[in-house]
Amino acid sequence: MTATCEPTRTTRRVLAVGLAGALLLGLAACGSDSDSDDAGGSGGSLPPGDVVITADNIAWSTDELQAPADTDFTIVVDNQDSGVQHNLDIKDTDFKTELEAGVSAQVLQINLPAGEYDYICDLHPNMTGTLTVS
Ligand SMILES: [Cu+2]
Repeated sequence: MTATCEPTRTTRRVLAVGLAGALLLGLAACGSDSDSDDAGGSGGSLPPGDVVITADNIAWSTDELQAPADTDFTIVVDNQDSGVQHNLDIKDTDFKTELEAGVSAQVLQINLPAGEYDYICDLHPNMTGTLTVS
């Protein structure tokens, strides 16, 4: 009994080491695969812009935005509320996006003199914030 068991254990150990090595090689290959996936995926999900503000659950992700004065600057409005319309309206300026139902993303290009501007979603009076241009 003892004599037949020992070779079996040895064989299993060799198999286990071989499997571990194969797994490590597999993990390394997976790692490089997911790296290239990330590079492609993150670029395609949202249009390019200088800053992103997200609408989620009828609320902005931030009530403070900042932009450089007298410079073209793009704000990506990321509406995550499926079937709910939002827009970004920078009050007392001509800059605003059209109301659009989510899930969607819009780009607002602004160019403003220094100052503080209130922004709001025209449909949701609670969705407010301050854009500081300096
Ligand atoms: Cu809204």
